[in-house]
Amino acid sequence: MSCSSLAKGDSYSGRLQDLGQILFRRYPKTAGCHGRYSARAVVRDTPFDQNHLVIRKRLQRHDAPGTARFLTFSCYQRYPLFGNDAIKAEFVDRLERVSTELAVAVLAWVIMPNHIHLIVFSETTAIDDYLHKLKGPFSQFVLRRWRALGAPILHRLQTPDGHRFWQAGGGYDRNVMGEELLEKVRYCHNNPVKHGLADTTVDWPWSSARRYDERDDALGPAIAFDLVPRSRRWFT
Ligand code: NI
Repeated sequence: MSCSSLAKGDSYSGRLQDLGQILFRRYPKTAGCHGRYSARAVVRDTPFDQNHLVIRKRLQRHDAPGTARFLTFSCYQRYPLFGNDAIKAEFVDRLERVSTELAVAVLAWVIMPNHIHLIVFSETTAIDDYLHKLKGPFSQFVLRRWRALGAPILHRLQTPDGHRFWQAGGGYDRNVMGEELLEKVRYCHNNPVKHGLADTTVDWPWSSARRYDERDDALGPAIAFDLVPRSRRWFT
């Protein structure tokens, strides 16, 4: 899907320029680097503090500050647990709140009926911690509601350890920079179109597409477009 299907295609592509520029300006050495960036190199530049070793361990496993993270996580057994709009709205609220609390910038997101794509950026917060605080309390909240309502879906979510909302495991998860980042932003916004849920990206309210299109009816967290001045030359 191209930008032309958006009401304001120019502003959409302007937003993508901003995003690329944010990461390029701050981390010029890593811009354009695809795939996993060496966490060791980043850690060497990190001021030493008492959490140093903890941070270092985490970084070596997952995090690479200066790159955005493209995250995908799914509902248990790929059941469409986000079918209900009230549940989508609850997740969007928490996405906004938790991201603000933990100083995680949200660059793009989309809620699909049975999975979520999310692109985030943080200089300070370990993504594992962020995901834990985003996914855990949300699923507990929803399962509690379903138990109170005696929702039939609970039978399918039953495991020996109790009810599950999320599929176990990390899911798809990679660092993205430069053009690949822009490609993933488009991928997120285009997901509902690809799956026949909406005619155009902005017809699906449950993504950041409307923020990129500067629409008043956009839901969810503000996108950190203005961290750096915009460049017309970044993405042409
Ligand atoms: Ni998808």
